[in-house]
Amino acid sequence: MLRSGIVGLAQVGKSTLFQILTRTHAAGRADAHVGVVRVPDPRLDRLSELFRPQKTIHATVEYVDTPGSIIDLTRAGLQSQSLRELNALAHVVRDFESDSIPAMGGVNAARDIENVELELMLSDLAVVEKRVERLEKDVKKQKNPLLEKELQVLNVCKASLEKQIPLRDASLGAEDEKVIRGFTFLSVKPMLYVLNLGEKDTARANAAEQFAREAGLKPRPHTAVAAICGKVESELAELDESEAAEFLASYGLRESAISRLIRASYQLLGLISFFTVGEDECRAWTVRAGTSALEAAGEIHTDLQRGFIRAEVVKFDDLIAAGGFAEARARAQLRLEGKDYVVQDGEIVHIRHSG
Ligand SMILES: Nc1nc2c(ncn2[C@@H]2O[C@H](COP(=O)(O)OP(=O)(O)OP(=O)(O)O)[C@@H](O)[C@H]2O)c(=O)[nH]1
Ligand SMILES: [Mg+2]
Repeated sequence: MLRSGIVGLAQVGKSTLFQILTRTHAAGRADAHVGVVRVPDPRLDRLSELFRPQKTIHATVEYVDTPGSIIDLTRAGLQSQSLRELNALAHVVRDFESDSIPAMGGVNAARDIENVELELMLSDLAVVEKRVERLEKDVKKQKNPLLEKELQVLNVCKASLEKQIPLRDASLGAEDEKVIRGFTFLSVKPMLYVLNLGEKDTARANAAEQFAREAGLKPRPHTAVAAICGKVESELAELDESEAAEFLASYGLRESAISRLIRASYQLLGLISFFTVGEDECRAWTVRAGTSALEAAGEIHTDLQRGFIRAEVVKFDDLIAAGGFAEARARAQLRLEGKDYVVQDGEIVHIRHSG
């Protein structure tokens, strides 16, 4: 299961966000810190309307609430281990005024982002320096191409960190990433910045866009920005559907920002969805971009992988426009693909198999 950590400075709205996620999008039991959350997907909703299955199963992501300030966590040995196991971070950044919750030096989202980023990088740098020191001794003693490669990659990381460039930004190649995977660095993790806006800012639908541009976060790799208003969203989470629509409209909003946030953190993990459909079940499956048809079959069931003959594939838009498989086939939009075919986001896949 893919885990995204909700991190940030103290009292910025992390637990509020966690509760909203696990209350309104829950897809399983949540304990105090970990919750499985459904990834909203309008395409899956549309497929379910078409096929009217008994069950609709969404993709899921796990969220972990972390207590207090991430700066304290990275400095405390044990907790930092659980940070290292996360696949991505959602950094909640306070951008709301409140007299009851003091903000040292005033509310300043860009400053907070910088401070947290710096802390993640310092933590990584300490790990890198220690290992580099060790490796330099070892490569002098014996010739070992693997260790030399590791040393070379770590020196690239070191240079990047010393220039205060997080590793997710360091444009390491796939090979280099493999070499450093075991270190579970913090600044290499995909990062979703979540601006927690004040109530009066809810109508600023483009707040995330604008902030990302101003703070220079926009074109960065493995980085995304979302804006929510924790206070409004947590009131929203208490309402039924029609009340919620009315409530959103009263703030000049159409869709809960939370759906967008979940989708953004899913995409950030480098994941795509393909779908299987039928009368019993319509389901979104989660795979990494670049997954082959054979691997996709294995995701569904090992039997399908073992007996794999062909994958029948149709694009989402084509299937919807055709209104069903028969018509899509008549229009020649149903393709037969072999085991090496790379499955694309949003495709409906049917595995033909033997046995
Ligand atoms: N005005 C306002 N208050 C908020 C908002 N989001 C959270 N709060 C308040 O901020 C306080 C802290 O919220 P939490 O969600 O507990 O924050 P946290 O980051 O989990 O706090 P720690 O885990 O103690 O670091 C609570 O009193 C919330 O009601 C918001 O969008 N607007
Ligand atoms: Mg908390």
